[in-house]
Amino acid sequence: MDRKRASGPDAIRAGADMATAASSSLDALNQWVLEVARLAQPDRIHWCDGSDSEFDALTGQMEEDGTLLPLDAETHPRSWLHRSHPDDVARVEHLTYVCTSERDEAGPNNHWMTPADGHARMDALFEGCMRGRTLYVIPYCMGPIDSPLSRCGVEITDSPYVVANMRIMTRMGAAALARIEREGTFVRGLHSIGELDPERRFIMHFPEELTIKSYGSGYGGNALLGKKCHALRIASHQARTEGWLAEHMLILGLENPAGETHYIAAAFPSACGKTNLAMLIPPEGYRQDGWKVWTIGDDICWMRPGKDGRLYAINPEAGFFGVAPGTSAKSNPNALASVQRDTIFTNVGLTANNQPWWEGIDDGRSPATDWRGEPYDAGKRPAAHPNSRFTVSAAQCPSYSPRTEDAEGVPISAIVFGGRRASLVPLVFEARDWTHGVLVGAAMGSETTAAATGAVGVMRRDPMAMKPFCGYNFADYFSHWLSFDKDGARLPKVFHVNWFRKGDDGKFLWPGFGDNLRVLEWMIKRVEGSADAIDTPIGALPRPGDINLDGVALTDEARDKLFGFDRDAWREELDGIGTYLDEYGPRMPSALKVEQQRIADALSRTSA
Ligand code: OXD
Ligand code: MN
Repeated sequence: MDRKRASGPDAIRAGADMATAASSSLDALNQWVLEVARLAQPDRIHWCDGSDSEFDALTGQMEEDGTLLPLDAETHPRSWLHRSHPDDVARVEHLTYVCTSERDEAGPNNHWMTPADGHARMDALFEGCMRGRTLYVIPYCMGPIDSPLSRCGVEITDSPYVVANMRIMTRMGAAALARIEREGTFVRGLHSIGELDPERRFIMHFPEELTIKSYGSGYGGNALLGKKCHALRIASHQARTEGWLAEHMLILGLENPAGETHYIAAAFPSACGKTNLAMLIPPEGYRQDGWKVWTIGDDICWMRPGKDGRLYAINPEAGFFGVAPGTSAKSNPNALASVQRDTIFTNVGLTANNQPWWEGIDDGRSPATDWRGEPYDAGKRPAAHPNSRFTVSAAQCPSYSPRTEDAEGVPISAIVFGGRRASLVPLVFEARDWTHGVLVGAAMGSETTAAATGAVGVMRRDPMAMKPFCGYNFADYFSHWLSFDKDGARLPKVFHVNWFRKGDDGKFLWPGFGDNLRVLEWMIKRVEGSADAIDTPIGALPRPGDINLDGVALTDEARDKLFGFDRDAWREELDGIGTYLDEYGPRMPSALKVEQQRIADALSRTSA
């Protein structure tokens, strides 16, 4: 059954023929492709099989029409630069909607429209939008193809750049289609770059119908629908109804000198170092002793309780869509090694030799051309856009863990929450139990970054780093988190970290990067019961002596701020958290309010 290369009307006839013979799930898929084709009127329909030859043909075609610029073939074989439209360089939270029958289902944390209004608005945009273009049908699987935790989707798009990225980021093609046929269910994602006009751009989610419609943007998080739209917004809704968690978290394995590996899942907002932490290289002394970090995922984690009561996690993605600026041989040698071949770069600068370049790469080379294709002029703009990216297969990472392919996932020992907090929040603390841990996640705050349009550096509440990604009411989401604490559960310990605390001079107090391993070591020792801490109202804090600081020079100010807490400032923070929880009204679970009050009361007492 050759579904490829069919032209518009032919493809519709071929689709109709196929539909008679196909199983009911493929029937539904064909039906949907035909409906979209009638609406969007593409010249051609191409069913993606995910093969190498298909990828070669697509990248060849994009080289010809200038969508992709080949990089220096000696230093960066089979790698390209894509320059996006200058108005289309980040996620657009103000244009991202969750369309549910009841407004309260989407919650105050989402922009909302009724499904009928959402469809009407989107279908008007899609009408005739693929004339002269090819409609690509991308069957994909989020997660290992044979894992019970994985879920499938199909994205329809008119962007070959999206197809090429989805091939790297997901398990795409024939095997996914076979699973869809077997399972009979899939998430529908409809995407068109439209006119790339910010005035005609929307990203809409219909969780009750497992459907996404995205128009007018070719940027990653808006256009690679398997990523934020499916694996977080729609999956969080699926997870709620099916009893699991879809989270904005990296997953790493921490191997100790005895050869035992603990798995850690960590939530940080976009562009706050998830990729760096997931690929961490331990400090020299640790490496000599046999410590090693294994990378499972850098952005998304799906977790569910196993038979033994522990939470088991998979990375639903197959690649990294990482932030380029700041990636260097010092900050993330594994990421740098990963992107030396078979990589698509988006909006980075170029050297005179056609090699990719970004601010902070620190390798002695210099840029000749900026991300807009103009001669580099430091006074005008940075060479690389602050949200420029690399798309690369996870398997190219030197620290890639073979356990990434485990159908059952990996058991999680610790969950970490963290934000960018210049003040108040110490280096690390441990929640006293699951309910406190859920509050710590719910109260997370962070300064905004360039990953989304809008002001950078503004402190906002970003619960569990899911503010832009939770597909339903945060109050219900917190209740869902709390529901995992039941008989027989052996839940991970929960921690909060802050790598971004600053001193009075405005400089970071903690060296970060590889040295973050010292903090991970303390966490794992807490899990095993072999490290000490002091109990305080905000949680259990290590004393400087509880964490191995050999070789780290900290000033007195750094020790005080990283390992202490300011009772008055925290009292204010708890008030702020209380006000924030109240924004959700009566749907907010009372257990979290009680927990907030317990900590506020403890802070008001004179001694810890
Ligand atoms: C991302 C993001 O691309 O969070 O991962 O914006
Ligand atoms: Mn992310």
